[in-house]
Amino acid sequence: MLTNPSFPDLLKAGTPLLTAWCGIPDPSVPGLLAREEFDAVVMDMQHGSIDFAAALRAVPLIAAAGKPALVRVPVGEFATASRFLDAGVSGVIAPMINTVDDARLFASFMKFPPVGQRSWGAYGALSLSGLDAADYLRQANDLTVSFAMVETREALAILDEILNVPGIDGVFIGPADLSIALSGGKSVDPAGPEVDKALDHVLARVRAAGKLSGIYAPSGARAGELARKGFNMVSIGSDTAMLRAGAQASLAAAQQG
Ligand code: 3PY
Ligand code: MG
Repeated sequence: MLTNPSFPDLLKAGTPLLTAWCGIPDPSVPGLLAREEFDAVVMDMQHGSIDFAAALRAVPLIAAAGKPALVRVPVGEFATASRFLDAGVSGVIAPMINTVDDARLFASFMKFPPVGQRSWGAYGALSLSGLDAADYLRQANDLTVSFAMVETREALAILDEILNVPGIDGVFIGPADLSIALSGGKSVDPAGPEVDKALDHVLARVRAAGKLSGIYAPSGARAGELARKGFNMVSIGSDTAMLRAGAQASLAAAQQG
């Protein structure tokens, strides 16, 4: 196992997992946030400025805190997903999965045969899991989670088909892009009523498929609402936002004193 209990077992345990969401380009940030009470840490390579080398160096730091590490790869970079699994992440989030072929391709890089075509070379994962090669090969497909992002009208329309792709463990909602799509490009309103209605539909379909659900929350308060709605994992964005909020609160306190 990369963590004990494994990340999929933690997700299925019933209590929604709250994760940090990191984009600052330094491995110490996810390493330090892993020491707070987050259940896992996500590094965002789609919109964050963290690069491959920094995110890779953060994986053992997060593991040293006993927490699962996840990465969101840039759009279409499924080979990068495999490289992070090799390094020992417990999950990968792939943005803009808008066709069944996108989902199949993503799954093929996430899972070893017979489910997919992940290539062998899991050296960091062997070290972090403590498993030998044979045990890792046998267990890896069930130890790691592939989240396909649903954040467009196209993806919503084929949600059941995406959920049915072997090797796709769940969907992860991008509420900002979804709000832009649902408003026809007129507004970005990730907590608005149109998004909320779509979320209820997504959660019902995910439960019917027996798969997992995750979502991004732009604030802690919204993360609480989404956890109560029943998502298995809610990511609280972001490290930069927390830094700004902390800085502003400290300055305000000092100025009042
Ligand atoms: C979205 O809200 O669209 C996301 O992808 C979260 O970063
Ligand atoms: Mg998005």
